[in-house]
Amino acid sequence: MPLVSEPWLGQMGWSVTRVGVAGRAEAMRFDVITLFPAQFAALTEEGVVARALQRRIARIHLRTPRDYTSDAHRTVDDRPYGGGPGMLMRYEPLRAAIEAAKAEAAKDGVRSRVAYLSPQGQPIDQAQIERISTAPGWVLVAGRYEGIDERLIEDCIDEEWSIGDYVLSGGELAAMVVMDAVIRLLPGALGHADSARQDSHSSGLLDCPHYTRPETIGGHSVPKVLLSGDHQAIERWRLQQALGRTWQRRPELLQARGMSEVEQRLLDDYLREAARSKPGVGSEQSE
Ligand code: 9WO
Repeated sequence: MPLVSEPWLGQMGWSVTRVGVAGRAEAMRFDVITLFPAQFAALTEEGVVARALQRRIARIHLRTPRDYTSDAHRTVDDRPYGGGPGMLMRYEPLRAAIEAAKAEAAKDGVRSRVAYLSPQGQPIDQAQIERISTAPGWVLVAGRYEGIDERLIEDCIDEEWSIGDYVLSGGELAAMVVMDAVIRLLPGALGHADSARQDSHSSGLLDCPHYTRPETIGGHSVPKVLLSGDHQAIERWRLQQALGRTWQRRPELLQARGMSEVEQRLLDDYLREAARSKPGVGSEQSE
């Protein structure tokens, strides 16, 4: 059974469908409204998300507002009132597509909320990703052109999300970013049980440095502690590196998170060592 059905072959648009259960009552469900369903192959064809779909841990349904137009040209865009360059997405096909997605999710017992991806949205950090991952399903609206009619936001959109302070050419990549970050958290999506919990950011810290073979590359050796076999010392070193790098690169994250006394001492030692070995380098915070 193909994971992706071609939009022009189905009546209701695209469907990338995995049905079933894996550690939760139902597979988590995403319904995406997009003019460019083919872009989602980046997510559905290979990698962690593709495997999670195959394992029926999550499902992604794609549908295009073009299938909900009533004119011969299947028009999805229109000119903005007040003039100016560019076009907006028409209210009616978008609303019809959103409602069809919600109705289909409801038939599967999933009450989905609707999120619009836009630079005006609430910032999505790892804590938000974790919250999003606890809902049974979401309808994600990926806009194009200069955006959507404001009344659609008032009438149909429950949440507006931003993945960062930059403008893309459409909401599709942002929707993929959110789905990727969410789906890899779902139980069974990653091979090893604990790897999502150990992620950078789930701890509120940046990740520590990593090393693999060979032991020496161009005079750079692997930190000795990692070869010691002393697991407690290794864990302490990794936490210390994470604290040090977070202090240097993203002090506002450390500020928001706070530190235990043990962590404060590990950071102090890290900064003392950094000042000793590379005076004027690395011991300064950025900015
Ligand atoms: C395009 C444009 C062109 C000329 C003048 C002003 C303009 N504004 C935009 C614009 O914001 N287009 C958006 C494209 C409309 C909504 C979907 N698009 C989008 C979503 N771009 N960037 C995002 C996005 C989503 C989530 N997080 C970060 C960015």
